Amino acid sequence: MISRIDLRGSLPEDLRSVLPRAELDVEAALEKVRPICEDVRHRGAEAVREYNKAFGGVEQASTRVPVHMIDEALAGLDPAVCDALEEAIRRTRIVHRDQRRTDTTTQVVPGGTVTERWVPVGRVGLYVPGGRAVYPSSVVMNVVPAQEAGVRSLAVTSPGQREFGGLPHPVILAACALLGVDEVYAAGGAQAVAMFAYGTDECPRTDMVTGPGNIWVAAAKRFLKGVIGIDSEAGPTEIAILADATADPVHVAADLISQAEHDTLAAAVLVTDSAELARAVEAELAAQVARTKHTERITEALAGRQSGIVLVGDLEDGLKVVDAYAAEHLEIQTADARAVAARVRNAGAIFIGAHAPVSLGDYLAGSNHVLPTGGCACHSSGLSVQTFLRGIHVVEYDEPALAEATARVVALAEAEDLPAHGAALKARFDWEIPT
Ligand code: HSO
Ligand code: ZN
Repeated sequence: MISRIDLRGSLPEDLRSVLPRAELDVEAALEKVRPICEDVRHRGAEAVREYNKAFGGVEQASTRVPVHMIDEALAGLDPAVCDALEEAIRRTRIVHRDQRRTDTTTQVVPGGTVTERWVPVGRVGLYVPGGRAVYPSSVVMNVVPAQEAGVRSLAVTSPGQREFGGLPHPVILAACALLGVDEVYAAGGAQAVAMFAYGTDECPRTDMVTGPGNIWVAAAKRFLKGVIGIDSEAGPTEIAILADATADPVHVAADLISQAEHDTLAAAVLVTDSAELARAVEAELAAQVARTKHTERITEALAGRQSGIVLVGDLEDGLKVVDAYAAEHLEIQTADARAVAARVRNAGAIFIGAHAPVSLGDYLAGSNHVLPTGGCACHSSGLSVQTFLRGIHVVEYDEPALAEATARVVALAEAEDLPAHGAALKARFDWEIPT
């Protein structure tokens, strides 16, 4: 059911083009998203509620979730889930706390300094998917880095569900309560992103929106980028595993299936130099997929053109393949996995060895699970404290330091035919270039 790509022998020049990956046509979705965003811009919450009704079938008096409903959701939370969420929050928080940055001041010349001051974004909107994908863990992964960055105003939105009276799933509300977030909206899709970007009579505008979503959310982020800050346009989940003959096919198959479980478009890619492992994993996939709950969805994901087993001549070539693929999640299941992992350049997150499956990272490793997909790991990182910070350069020069710089500023300004730039310095020295 999973296809094979045989790259033993030599690797093609344009490696990316032969690797399995689905095209996500965000551009096509843009056409549909544009009028929705414009409508929310002009009609505010009324339009958001209308689209929630049209696309989600929910009737709502307000998009804002009453605070007592958030508290009630926590009171009704299963104790085992509550315990797991609390521990996930604790581990995620300690990792992200260590990402906090301190201001640095550089003395450039005597009397001249540049300070880099890290300032959190003022107000952030966090998108949490709903519907088939109900991910309270994503609430943790979005909220914790924003809080640790020092974001003062935080709003969460998640699609309202018909079976919960138009409110987001109660476990999502409970996760918000555990994190101390009391500003929650029941809105999803493009209209929720537009709500954050333009603001409505029920939700003040935000400076930034983060969090994964479906293609409509991705398209709305692309359309509204500039009006609002965004993280990345998260696409379907991907797992790549670089494995050699020492890997356990039972684990490899289980891990591929774990991410294929998300979506029929999810990608599961095994890169191996062992034909024997490839065969064993194929057999394991068949056995395990039949036993799992979401057999149909997983079968479609594994059979899709975005998934496959890539056979390579050796691990050197395997490293080239995984770098070209730039997976959202990359597991290394080889002898001396740590040394192999150290050589990887492109991945959203790397999981080393037999005891660090991606599912651990999805929930409880302490790492973030909002990661770059679709090959974006070659230029972007996952969500972190840094996502919510801006580095502001603060420049301070005294008079002698400015005098010393003037001749060079004037020379560069003249070279760019911008003499007024130089004049701004000369004016401070009675139009004489100080020597
Ligand atoms: N693997 C997903 C995150 C997730 N998994 C949430 C389970 N729940 C994207 O990294
Ligand atoms: Zn997952």
